[in-house]
Amino acid sequence: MSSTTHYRTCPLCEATCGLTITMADGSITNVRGDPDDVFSKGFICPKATAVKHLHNDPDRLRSPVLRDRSGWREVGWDEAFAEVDARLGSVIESHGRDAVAIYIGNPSVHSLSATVVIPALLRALDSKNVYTAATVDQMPKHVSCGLMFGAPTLIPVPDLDRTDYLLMLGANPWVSNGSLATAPDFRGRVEAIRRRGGKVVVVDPRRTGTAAAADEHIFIRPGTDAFFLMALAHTIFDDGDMAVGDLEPHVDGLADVAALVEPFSPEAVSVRTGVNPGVTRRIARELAAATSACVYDRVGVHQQEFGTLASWASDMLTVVTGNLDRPGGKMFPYPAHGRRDPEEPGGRGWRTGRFRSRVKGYPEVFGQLPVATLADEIETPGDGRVRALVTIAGNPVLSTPNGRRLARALSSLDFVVSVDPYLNETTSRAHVVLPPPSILARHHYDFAFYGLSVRNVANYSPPLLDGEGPDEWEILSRLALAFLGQGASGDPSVVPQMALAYLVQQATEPGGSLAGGDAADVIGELQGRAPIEQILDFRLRSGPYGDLFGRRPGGLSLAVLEAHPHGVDLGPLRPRLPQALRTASGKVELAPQQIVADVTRLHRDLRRSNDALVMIGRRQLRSNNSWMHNVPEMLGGTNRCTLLIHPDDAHRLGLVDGAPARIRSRAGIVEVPVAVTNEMMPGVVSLPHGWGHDEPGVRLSIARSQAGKSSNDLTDEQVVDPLSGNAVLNAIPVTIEAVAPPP
Ligand SMILES: Nc1nc2c(c(=O)[nH]1)N[C@H]1C(S)=C(S)[C@@H](COP(=O)(O)OP(=O)(O)OC[C@H]3O[C@@H](n4cnc5c(=O)[nH]c(N)nc54)[C@H](O)[C@@H]3O)O[C@H]1N2
Ligand SMILES: Nc1nc2c(c(=O)[nH]1)N[C@H]1C(S)=C(S)[C@@H](COP(=O)(O)OP(=O)(O)OC[C@H]3O[C@@H](n4cnc5c(=O)[nH]c(N)nc54)[C@H](O)[C@@H]3O)O[C@H]1N2
Ligand code: SF4
Ligand SMILES: [Mo]
Repeated sequence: MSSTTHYRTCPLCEATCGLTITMADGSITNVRGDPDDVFSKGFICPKATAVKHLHNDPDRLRSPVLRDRSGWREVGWDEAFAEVDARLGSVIESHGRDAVAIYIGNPSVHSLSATVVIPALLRALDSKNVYTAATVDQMPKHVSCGLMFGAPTLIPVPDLDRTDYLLMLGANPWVSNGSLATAPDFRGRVEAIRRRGGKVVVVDPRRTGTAAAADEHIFIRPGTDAFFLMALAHTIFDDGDMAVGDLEPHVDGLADVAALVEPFSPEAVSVRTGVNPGVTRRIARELAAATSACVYDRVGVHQQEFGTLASWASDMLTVVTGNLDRPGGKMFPYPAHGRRDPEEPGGRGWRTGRFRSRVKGYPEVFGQLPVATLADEIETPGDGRVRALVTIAGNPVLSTPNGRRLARALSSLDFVVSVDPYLNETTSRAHVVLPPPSILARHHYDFAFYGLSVRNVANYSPPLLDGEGPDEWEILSRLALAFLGQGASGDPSVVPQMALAYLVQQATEPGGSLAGGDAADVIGELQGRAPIEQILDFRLRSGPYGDLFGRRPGGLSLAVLEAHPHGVDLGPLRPRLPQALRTASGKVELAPQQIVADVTRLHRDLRRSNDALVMIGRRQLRSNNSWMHNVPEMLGGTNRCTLLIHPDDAHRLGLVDGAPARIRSRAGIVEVPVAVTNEMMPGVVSLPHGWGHDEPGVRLSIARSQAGKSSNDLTDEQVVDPLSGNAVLNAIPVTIEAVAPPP
């Protein structure tokens, strides 16, 4: 038996760890951390070994399946696409393009194929009804950064390796391994802050592993982080500690911010936040005094009614303490595949609301509508009603608010097609499912996460196996051809070819990185590779470190990455302002008009009485949203679908550890066992999301054995953060009662 060793970036979360995979006779024999990986240096988490199971999982679809009256049957690719073509075509013909909705889920961001082809796919679909997992996740960050810096993808990340002070809100990297801050061994990097004499403070309604390991943990009432952050800024202005530093000439709106934060004193907000005003003042002074500091806000803070304000306030604090764009503060990554910064800052700026959703009138954000309103668009009669749905790498029945209602709505559609390797709670309601090949049969390069990385690195993984079927880019390209009415049987490579031609044209125009170059010559130089490799190669070569097609010998290209299977380290983050700014003014807009207007809503909310009992979510170490519970190693232990509750609340409600409780919200009812623990803040309960696998039709045999219940049967689709359309998944008002034991 001949054994081979391969190096690959793990695609299962944002940390981009290097894996060493050994194979013999086409089977995986071992998966471990790659000690030579330039970024992760051997670190992996328990999920990494799931790569092996995911590859071998008998429930994973290997060929398309089609559902008719007699149930599911396997079909060939041509038959599957003929069905898609005919049925989507008929919906578009009878009801127009807006009648086809698309939902794109989280793993698409980890798929090179999907990131490369999806923009073209969306142009081909040309429907208003575009939904993604971003509106149950980080959309508030895109909005606040779009407004402040001029581009929704210009997101500053904490410079973890150099900071002296880390204030973390709504993040639990001990479990999640970090998000909107790509940092393999996030935990080790945070522990190093303390070792070098810095301080780590965690703000969370639950004493998580991350909170327990910090210098200080502050309990906060869920959904009130914007108040707390405003009070920190209030204190900094009040004390006269505001100090923007060298960036000051490039910042607009400081005086407006001083006025905005005025009403939010630590005392004024303390009833809502539950944070002692003395603690708030002390943290503000520590932030102001720290040699360098980062305010890092993540998903717990974004999935709230004031998500965008909280996201903005966090970056605003970074600016007013002089910590934006400098080592140890929050900085903008400069990825190898990105565009080079121009000489001068400024651009067209960024806005939302170019169109509105039909039923609720929500503004478009980043080309999307809030997934919380997808069921409205399916159920509400009238022109433009959604009649068909395409899902790609998503499971909105378990991952979006009031998933129960969405499930019912899906069953009423004329046609649903899913690109997904499993028949889960969403895809089992489809008519056709098109499975992508195994993770190991794909090209991998993290377009999304190297743009959010705490160090500039680049790493490419070639496929280890021959495809089990078409690659994911081919599947998505054939869908694009179906959307265009060109017949899904056409040559899929025309789609990436068009995308490449567009990129090359932009780069060869005046001001582009290859200005004056000949587009045909450039495309000619890229030949001989798979279409998505050509796009990656082009972006690397024309990017900030690229060889510029001979103009900068020794620069990066795909060939260079291929020669470095452990990755290429491009160094620590470096300042990029003001050149990177894309606002119309060419400055950091600290007080954008939409934010200013929304602060009025926040101010009004100061008087709201605190709901008696509220629910938050919980991520689990050996889990990945809804889709890895079919891996045996992921089940059991602490990965259980239980409701965490403080002993005082349990006592008051007559709940006993381990016994079932009935939880009710406006949206629904769920019964799960209770786990009594003083890691919860009194008045707050926690239920993990992504469970609820016991529905008929779901083909996840292992997940079904420990199905759990879906927390999104309780979350409410009627409330969103108005600026971003993001769902509110934390601070859900609930009532809880003991379930009487059976007689
Ligand atoms: N209550 C509550 N709800 C939440 C959250 C929360 O904190 N609380 N978190 C939210 C967040 S942050 C997110 S990102 C969403 C996630 O929401 P979704 O993206 O809708 O759901 P996932 O559970 O990630 O499901 C991913 C799907 O992709 C499939 N898949 C896996 N790999 C691939 C691939 O390579 N290609 C394709 N085509 N398919 C693939 C899986 O089989 C699965 O069906 O959940 C959100 N929902
Ligand atoms: N093992 C594992 N890793 C994952 C995932 C997974 O499911 N499992 N999911 C991946 C995905 S899609 C994402 S987006 C990232 C997310 O990564 P993180 O942003 O680190 O998310 P969580 O681990 O959910 O941590 C959110 C924290 O916010 C707290 N919280 C809830 N409500 C509030 C609030 O109102 N205010 C404050 N201050 N805190 C609050 C919760 O108690 C929790 O500790 O993780 C990714 N990594
Ligand atoms: S931390 Fe994320 S990238 Fe690293 S091994 Fe675990 S799942 Fe993979
Ligand atoms: Mo996410």
